[in-house]
Order: sequence, then C-alpha cells, then structure tokens
Amino acid sequence: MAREGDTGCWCCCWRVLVVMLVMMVGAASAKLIYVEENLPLPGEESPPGSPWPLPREWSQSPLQVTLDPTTFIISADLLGCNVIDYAIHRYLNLTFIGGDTKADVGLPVLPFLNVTVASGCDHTPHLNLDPNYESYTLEITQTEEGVSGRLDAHTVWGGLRGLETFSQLVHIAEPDNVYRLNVTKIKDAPRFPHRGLLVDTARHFLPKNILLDVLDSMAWNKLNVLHWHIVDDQSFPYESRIFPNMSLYGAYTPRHVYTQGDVMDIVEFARYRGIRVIPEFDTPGHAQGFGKAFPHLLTPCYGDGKTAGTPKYPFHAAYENLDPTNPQVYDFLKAFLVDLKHTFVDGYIHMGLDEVFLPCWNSSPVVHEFMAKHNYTEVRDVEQHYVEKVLELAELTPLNYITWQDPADRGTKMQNTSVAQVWKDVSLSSKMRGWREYVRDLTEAGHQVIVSSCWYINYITYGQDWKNFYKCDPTDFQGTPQQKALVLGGEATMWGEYVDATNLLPRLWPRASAAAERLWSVPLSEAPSVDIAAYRLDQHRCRMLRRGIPAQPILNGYCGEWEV
Ligand code: CP6
Repeated sequence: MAREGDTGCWCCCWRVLVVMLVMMVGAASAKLIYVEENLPLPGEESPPGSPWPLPREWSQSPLQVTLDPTTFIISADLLGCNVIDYAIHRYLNLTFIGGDTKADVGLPVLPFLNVTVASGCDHTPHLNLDPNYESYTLEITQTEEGVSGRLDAHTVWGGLRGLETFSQLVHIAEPDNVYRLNVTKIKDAPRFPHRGLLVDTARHFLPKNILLDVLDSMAWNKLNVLHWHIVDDQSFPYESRIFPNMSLYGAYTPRHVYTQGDVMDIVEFARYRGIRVIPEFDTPGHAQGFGKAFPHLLTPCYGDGKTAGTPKYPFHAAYENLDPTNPQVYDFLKAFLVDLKHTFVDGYIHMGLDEVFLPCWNSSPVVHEFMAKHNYTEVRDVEQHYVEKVLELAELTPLNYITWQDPADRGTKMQNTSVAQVWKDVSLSSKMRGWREYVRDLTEAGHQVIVSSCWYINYITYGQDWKNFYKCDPTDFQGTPQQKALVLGGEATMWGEYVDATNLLPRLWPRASAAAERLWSVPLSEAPSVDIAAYRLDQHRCRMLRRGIPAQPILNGYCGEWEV
C-alpha cells in the first residue's frame, strides 16, 4: 500500500528541494510540512481490506480467518436468479484477484458465504425510497462449530451491495500472502436512493467498452444511476429506431454511434449491477444535434441575436433551440419519447430544459408572431409554453421525468414524482446563487431534488481536489426535516468538453469516489475526517487499479509489487 513518506529517488530529490525551500522562506512552510508528516500512518487508521464507501455500522474483531480460493463457495437461496448468479461469478473473481494462494497457515478457514434475499429475485432496479431496498447485513463469525459467513438482504440489489463489501474486506496480507478476512459484523444501507454519475457522450464519443468500464467501477463505489447525457449541440450519437437519420446526420461519423444493440447491451450490463440508466435528451436548448437531420425543428436566429433583423448565420451557436412555435416539434418529440421506452427500461427520463438561449428566440419574427397570438409579453413565456407542453408529453408516454433546475426555479408546475437536478452555484457564475439557496427554495416549493453543483468531476486543479467533493453534503442547507427528505441524492457530473476515452477513467476515479461515499455513508457531520479518509481512499484507488481501472493517485507511494 502507498504510504506517505515512502522514499524513492524522486522523493529524495523532492525532500532536498523542500529543505532548501524551508531554509529560504522560513517557518511558515516548515510548519506546513510537519502537518503532513504528523498525519497517522496508513495501516494504523485504515487496515488492508477497509471498505469504500464506509458501511453505516460495522465492527471488526482482530480475529482473522483465511479463505482458500480453490474451494471457497458463495451460495444463494435463489434458484435461477441471473442477477445473483452472475454477481456471484463476478465477485468470486474480484475477491480472489491475486490468483490462487495456499490457505493453510494454521488459522481457521472460512468455507463459504451464504446469501439470502428475503423478497426473491428481481429483474430491473428502479427508484425506491425504502432504505431497505439496497440494505444488507454481512456477518463473518467464528464459533465452536466453525467459521461461517452470511449475507442477508431484502432484495437482490442489497445482495449486490453486500457482495461488493465482502470482496473489499478480503485482502492478501504479508507475510504469508494468504487471503484473510477479519471476523466482522456489518449492517449497511444507503443514505440516499439516487447516487448518480453523469457522462456526456455528445462532446466526445465514448466507446461502448469505456461505458462498460464506467458501469463496473460505479458498482464498486455503490453508485446506482448512470445519467447518460447522450446527445447535445455537438453530436447526436444515439441511433433512434424510428428516426435513424438523426444519427446518420447528427453523429460525428457513422463510427461514433450507439446502435440499438449497443444501448441495450449497456442497459443490460448496468441492470446486472443494480444500476439504472437514465438517458437525457436535452431540449429546447443544447438541441443543435436534433437539427442535423431535421433543420426545420430549430428556430433560425436573426441579426445579432438581440433584435429582429436579417438572418445572419451563425451567431452564438445559431439554430440551437428547438422551435416552440412549430407543432411538428411536439409531434416529433412525442413519437421519439414513446419509442425510447423500448430501449431504456427505467421509469425515468431526463428532459434537460436547461440554459435556453433566449436571445435567439427573441430575434425571430416567427416567435414574436407567436407571442402576439398567445398574448405573451416576454420570451420567457414562450419557454414556459414549451416546457409545459413537453412535460405533458413525457407524462403521456408515460415516463416520470427529471429536469435540470431551470424551469422549477421559475415556478413551473411539475408532477409530484418529478425531480429537479440542481447544477447551478455561485462558483460557476456571479449571476447564480449558492447551491444551498437553490436547494432550499426548490424543496420549499415541494420539489424532489438531486444535487450535482458540488461535484463537477470534469473540473481539475492541482492537488487533492477530491477533498472538496468529500466535504460537500447535499442536505447541508437551511430547511425543515421535510425539506431535507425531498433530497433524493446527488450526481457527480463528467461533462465531456475536454474528456474522451483517453482521460475519462483517471479523471473519474477516485475523485468521484468521494461523492459516492457522501451519498452512501453517514452525513459529513458524522463522517471521518477527510485526512483520515485519504488513506482508505488511497487503498480503494489501489483496489480499482488491481481490478483493471486506471484510477489516478491521490498520495505519494505505490500500490503493490505487481501494480504501478
Ligand atoms: N451542457 C449542458 C453543459 C452544461 C449544462 N448543460 C454545463 C454548464 C455549466 C457547467 C457544466 C456543465 N456543458 N447541456 C448545464 C446543466 Cl460548469
């Protein structure tokens, strides 16, 4: 395991430099270095086999048992339940990732883990506010009769979360390199039902295999929603069954397309990991991609975008808004949404509705004509008109919907199953307020919310920026307990302007793990200090590396003999 202060040659050079620096600039810098070195050593605070995210309640005894990878069994009381059968197969491989080692070192041997699922098999995960939906208990006990392991869950999804924890507890320890596990008792359940990650496949196409890697590693972090920002202005890589021209004209190239088969594979792969896939088709803004095949669905923008005038192409991102005055837009969207239900099995869809570039509509004589006809005095009213019409379409489809916060901020009425996603924060723009104020106001108006303002994983800075992600808590706002209960969770967002297959995974992990622990485990006020969590996160990063995901380092040192 990596250890702060492990010295290699580079580190020595670095130390010499630091000493020189200290001598040059004096006591202030020296103090900073001592603080670093006073931190507890890894191993003291975070023994091998520590889980991430932290379970709600856990106790471990110093008693250890060993496992023999050649004979160890995970059994389940469910007959023919693919979700559990495949999970057992996956987790046997992940548990014994170091290969076969001998077990007989004189310690008691754990022969099996027995899994029970109270509610029987289940096919597809969905939003469920019952905390038992993904809860489990995991007990490794040693009695006179012998050593035994049991994992009890209410649903298969809880079973998957427990298997993940089990695989994390097992570790190979020096000096005999045998798989070990402490006698352990865990009672665990998620804090929030919606623990998501947004990936953006429109700014850069992400090959299917990378998305499968993302899903695998999400499960290792107990994240359960992939928010797939699949199309945007830049490209339309989604192959629609009924409008194939959308991707034919809208994708970067025919190579940069998710076929129906690809999407179904991704949704299926996610389902086996207890992950919901929620696609976002962002309209009426960010919709240039829709217009590559169907230009008549977009509003032409005029002049400088502020005043009606001569068509002048392009200004800003011209032709980026769907045309709210065109009835064909609503007919098209209705057919498109109905068809999505065949491919994306989740009960929710993300409707976007953020950042509509109103100067474009305001520049259009057609939109002004439309305003006069409806007695609208502002372009905002036109946006409102559009929002109300498409949300009705989603309801007809029928699909529950998530939207970005923008329409809810303005008081748009929404279904009580709907969810507003908070993305704004004063740190993005001085025209915005702090995220806590948005969450306060939206929950006060009765909206369910998910928070993503604190977790822009696509933004990077030098150093341990994951600590800021770790220190954000979505219920840390002024509000009543009823308001806090409306927070369904959060999403880390990986916007794709500067991210493609070359840098997605290292940028994602372990930085998004910080958000994952906040969303699964106890609130920040009860959480371990971020400096202590660092050692456990560093081990989790090494675990992801062992499992084949190029997660980037957060501390100095190295992972293991056969790793980097
Ligand atoms: N694309 C779309 C984006 C963003 C949004 N919608 C975005 C805005 C600001 C930041 C990050 C992302 N790139 N379609 C807003 C939700 Cl900081």
